[in-house]
Amino acid sequence: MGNRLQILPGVKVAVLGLGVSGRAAVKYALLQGAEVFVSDIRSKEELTAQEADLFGTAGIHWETGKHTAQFLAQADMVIISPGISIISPLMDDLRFRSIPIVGELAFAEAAISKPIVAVTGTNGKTTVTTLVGELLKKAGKRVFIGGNIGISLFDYLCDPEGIDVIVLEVSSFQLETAGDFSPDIAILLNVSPDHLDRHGNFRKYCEAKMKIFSHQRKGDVAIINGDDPHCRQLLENILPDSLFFGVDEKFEAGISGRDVVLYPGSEKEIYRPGSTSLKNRIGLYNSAPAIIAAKLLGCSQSQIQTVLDTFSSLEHRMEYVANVGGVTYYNDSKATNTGAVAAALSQLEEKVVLIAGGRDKGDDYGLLRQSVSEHVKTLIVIGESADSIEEALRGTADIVRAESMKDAVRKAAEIADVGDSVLLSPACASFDMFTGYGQRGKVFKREVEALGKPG
Ligand code: UMA
Repeated sequence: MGNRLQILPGVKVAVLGLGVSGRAAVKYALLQGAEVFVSDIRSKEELTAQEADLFGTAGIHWETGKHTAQFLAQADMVIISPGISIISPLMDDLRFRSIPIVGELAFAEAAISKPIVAVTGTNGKTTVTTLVGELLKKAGKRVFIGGNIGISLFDYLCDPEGIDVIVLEVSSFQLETAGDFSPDIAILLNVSPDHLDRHGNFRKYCEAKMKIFSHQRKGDVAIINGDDPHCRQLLENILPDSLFFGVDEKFEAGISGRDVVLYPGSEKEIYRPGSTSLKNRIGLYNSAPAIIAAKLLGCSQSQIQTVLDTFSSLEHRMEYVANVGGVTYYNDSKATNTGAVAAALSQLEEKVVLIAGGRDKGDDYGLLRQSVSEHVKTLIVIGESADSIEEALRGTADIVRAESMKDAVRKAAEIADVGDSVLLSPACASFDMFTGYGQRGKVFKREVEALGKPG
């Protein structure tokens, strides 16, 4: 208990990177009475303009435009932003000086006594996190939903009153610096190659993902996709209280046709998602772990079924945009890895014009050869990775280049026939052309809406 990471009055805390997570860390550290040091790569001018509320705050020491061990080593701990790698000479220097390098999840164990549900996996995290949150709210619980979904856990720690359950989306980046984070319920949805540019290789990415289970204790629950070959391979060290979902009848939540079937006792419980975003195959794999978690936390069968019927799809995740001239447009801008693109294509029965490309993250686009040959009639490539994608997928579909999102959408509209779909599912990060996947998706939707209009 005594060794658990806490921010106590007078402790010196360095915050490395002042993004969503870093800003909330600063606020929490100040609230706890810590002395705060902030180091951000942006210039003094940028920080003055963009972080005016914090930049003027008394008692914060600043380092701008660079990160140095000299500045950071004044602190007792460094809270690192998830977007900054823990592998660098700077980090080695800090470790050599025995300064803990931690992220927001590392503070949960000492500060939180409420149940925590944590959701990880390569794809589907945001949907399942949101769904678990909605299910618990339906059962009357007051829920904090945060983590990689875009709201820092530090925001909860700043104002924890009136919350019954915490539901967190956790990324491989956050798990690398999670310390003794020990969720009561940990969900692993699936694992396929992603963020290899950051982790170095697939094995290291998997190791980061598995940290979600590494501090769980007896009585805590692990919920795991039993059909995912990588999840199965990684299972050796999982604690005994593991629950599985998938097609096997022996699993705790069986996926059978259009249903999720639970066997809580001698009677089986059948759930059939009615909402458009959950009733396809991927939706069933997202529903099953959420149902198990909801049941464990006291939701009734009828409460769960109501949410499964009304849950609406999230922006930028297989989001229906419009039907223009008999062609359906889907925005799947959040699909930044090949696994997500394959999952998106598997949901569409019609022929697809696929728009893909952006900033490369080290993914092997060749993994998409089979799904592209099966589903895609024309592939439109954009962004920095256009050459690599074209090379990896040559021969699977017609391949066309586009210079911008506007160009891509206009070309797609010309190529698609009545009954086809146009899908933006990039398999890449967005930062070569956009500020993030959100902006990329919004630009796509704007260009779809502009189809048929002059210009
Ligand atoms: N910065 C530096 N030095 C650097 C790099 C960046 O100082 O070398 C600074 C930037 O100037 C900026 C800040 O660090 O001020 C950005 O930090 P960040 O990239 O960690 O981003 P945050 O805004 O703190 O958001 C992070 C997560 N970002 C990443 O993991 C890249 C968010 O996930 C998360 O929602 C948020 O914390 C709250 O927990 C985003 C994401 O893309 C959505 N996640 C990846 C994904 O889903 O694939 C893992």
